[in-house]
Amino acid sequence: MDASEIARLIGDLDTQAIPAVERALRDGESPVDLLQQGVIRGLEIVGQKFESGDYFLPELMTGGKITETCIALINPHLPRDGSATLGVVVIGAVQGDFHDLGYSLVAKQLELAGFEVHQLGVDVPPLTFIDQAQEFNADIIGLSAFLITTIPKCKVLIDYLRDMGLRDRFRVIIGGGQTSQDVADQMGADGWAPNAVEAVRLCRNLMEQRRAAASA
Ligand code: B12
Repeated sequence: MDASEIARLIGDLDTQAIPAVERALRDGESPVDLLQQGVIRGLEIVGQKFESGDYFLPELMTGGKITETCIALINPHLPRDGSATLGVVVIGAVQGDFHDLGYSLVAKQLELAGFEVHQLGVDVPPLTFIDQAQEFNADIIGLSAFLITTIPKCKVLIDYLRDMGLRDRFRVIIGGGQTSQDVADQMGADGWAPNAVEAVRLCRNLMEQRRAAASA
C-alpha cells in the first residue's frame, strides 16, 4: 500500500485508510511521504470535491476525522532534528476558526525541529494569544486562519500588540488555506508559510534574525 493509494482512500472517505496507514508504517514506508503524498493529498482531494459540489459539510467532516486519526498514527514516526530548544512558539487557530489540522501539523514539525511549542487550540481570541505568548515567554506567535471571515483576526492581534507596546517583543507569523504572502505583508505580519516544512524554515530564519539583532 503506497501513499497515493492512501490519498485515494481518504479522497473516497474510506475508513480503510486508517488500517492502510498502519500497514504502510509496519512495512517501513516513509512516514514523511505517507503524510505529505498520502494523508494531506487525500484531504486536498476531499477539499476539491467539496468545492466542486460533489461533497457537502458531513463529507468534509468525515474527511477531517479520518485524516486526524491517520496523522495521529504517523506523528510518532516522524524524524526529529537535534534536541536543543531553538525558540518558543505559541500557535493556534484564530477566533471563529475551527480548522485545527493545519496548525497541528505545523506545531508537530516545529517540535520535531527542536522548537518548544504551545498549542492553544481553536477559536482563540487575540488577547488570549497575547496573554499566552507572555506567559510562555514566546519568541513567535503563529496564527492559523482558513476562512475569509477569520483572516482579519490576525490583523486585529497585530494591532493589539502595537497598541500594547509589545509589537517588537514577538514575531507574528500567519498561515492557513486562504492566506498568502501578500495578505501577511498587508497586515504587517513577520512571515507566512504555505506548509509545515516551510513554516519550520521561516521560524528558524526569524530566530536567527532575532539572535543577530540581540548580539548587535
Ligand atoms: C477539512 C476542512 C474542514 C473541517 C476542519 C476539520 C479540522 N479538524 O480541522 C470542517 C468540516 C470542521 C470544516 C468546517 C468549515 N469549513 Co472547511 N475546509 C476543510 C478543507 C477541506 C481542508 C482544510 C484543512 O484542514 N486542510 C489540511 C491542512 C493540513 O492543509 P493545508 O491548508 O495545506 O495546511 C498547511 C498550511 O495551511 C500551513 N498552515 C496552516 N496553519 C498555519 C499556521 C501558521 C502560523 C503557518 C506558518 C502555516 C500554517 O501549514 C499547514 C500544514 O502543511 C478546506 C479546503 C481546502 N482544500 O483547504 C475547507 C475550507 C477551508 N473550509 C471552508 C468552509 C466554508 C468551512 C465552513 C464555513 C463550512 C460550513 N458551511 O460550515 C466551516 C467553518 C468552521 C469554522 N468556523 O472554522 C472553505 C473556506 C472558504 C473561505 N474562502 O472562507 C474551504 C476553503 C472549502 C471551500 N473551498 O469552500 N472545514
